[in-house]
Amino acid sequence: MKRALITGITGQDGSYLTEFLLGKGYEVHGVLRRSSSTNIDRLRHVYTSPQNTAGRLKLHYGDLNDSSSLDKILDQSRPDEVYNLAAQSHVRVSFEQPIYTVDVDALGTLRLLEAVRRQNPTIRFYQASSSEMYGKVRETPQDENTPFAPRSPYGCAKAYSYWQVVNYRESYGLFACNGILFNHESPRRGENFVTRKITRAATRIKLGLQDKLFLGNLDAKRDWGFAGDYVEAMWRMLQQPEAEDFVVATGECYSVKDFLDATFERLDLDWKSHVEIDPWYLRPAEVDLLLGNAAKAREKLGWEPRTGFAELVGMMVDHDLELAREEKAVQDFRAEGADEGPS
Ligand code: NAP
Ligand code: F7E
Repeated sequence: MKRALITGITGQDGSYLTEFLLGKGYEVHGVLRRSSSTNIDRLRHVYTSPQNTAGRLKLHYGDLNDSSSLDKILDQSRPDEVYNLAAQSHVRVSFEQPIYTVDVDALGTLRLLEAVRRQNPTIRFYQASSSEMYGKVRETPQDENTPFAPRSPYGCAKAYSYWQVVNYRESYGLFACNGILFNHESPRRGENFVTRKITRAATRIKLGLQDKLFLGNLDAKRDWGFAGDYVEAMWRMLQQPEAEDFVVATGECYSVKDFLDATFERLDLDWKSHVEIDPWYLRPAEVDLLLGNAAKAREKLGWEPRTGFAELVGMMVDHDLELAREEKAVQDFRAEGADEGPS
């Protein structure tokens, strides 16, 4: 049985990758950060799913900022493959916490690469690189040969990690790959990324739970795919005869306004009556347009996206509408109880 170690297992991609690898028969180990309230919501269902036969999912407390925990976890889990998905992944937050972001997203990768090199250099290593490295883009669409021009502490940290992965591959012969993934979303997306912020708010507006949605730059354009499709590309990269870097993208580009149109239209609403611009959500420097060319992944990995833009929006809206309905039902129940008074 193959063993995989996933950092960032509690995040959006970590949860989809866990399901995918369990489905392939792997034993899956994950790094869990200690917090005062449990943070395994995206994984809870996996514990009881048929995929988790014989308890093949195991979590270990650790942190990318703590080398000793990484050494210990590698020693305990003895993985064949390591997927480094852990990061402070929010671009605007990286302007508020640049040093912390670089510590986790840049030095954290180096700590893990060093731990792998020392413990077992035959481990196959996947690095969650990002289209954010293209920043102020030098060409469109972007592919594996497009130069980087990052525009945020997050983008700079990811570019550092990218080059360390290349460096460890070339210097020590590590089987280490960068997956340069363009934006990918899902019903499990964090609620402060723009797509999920929109689907959460629009569905709550539909049910009368809120009226306004405050956003920043509506003209930014992104290549949005579905996270569930993208984790398969990560795995495929590590099954290749040689370690290489790959762009993973849909090749289609939409603006934040387009995402608003698609979401609100699905709910028979007009976003212009509800959306207001709040400069708080603007960034000191913006990445205006990202559009990926995933031809190499298509050719060499046999990978292509299965979920289109409309389907992605639909899946997120349907999920969040259900959440809003549950919230409304609780609110109505409480209101009824209050009318009746204490029994
Ligand atoms: P996410 O939902 O924000 O998940 C991030 C994960 O990293 C969480 O499990 C988080 O743990 C963990 N983490 C944060 N700091 C850590 C630390 N110091 N030590 C250990 N774990 C830590 O991100 P995602 O969307 O799944 O993205 C996965 C990776 O791909 C990230 O590296 C991201 O930067 C990169 N990426 C994402 C996209 C995208 O569009 N989603 C595109 C390109 C690249 P907690 O749950 O405890 O916070
Ligand atoms: O912003 C604009 C914002 O935060 C998308 C991360 O997964 O993908 C993600 O980074 C666009 C930006 O994602 C709001 O200015 C407008 O232009 O959803 P986002 P991101 O910055 O593209 C890359 C590839 C990663 O690697 C990252 O980890 O939407 N925007 N108004 C807004 N964005 C947010 N968050 N909130 C707003 O209110």
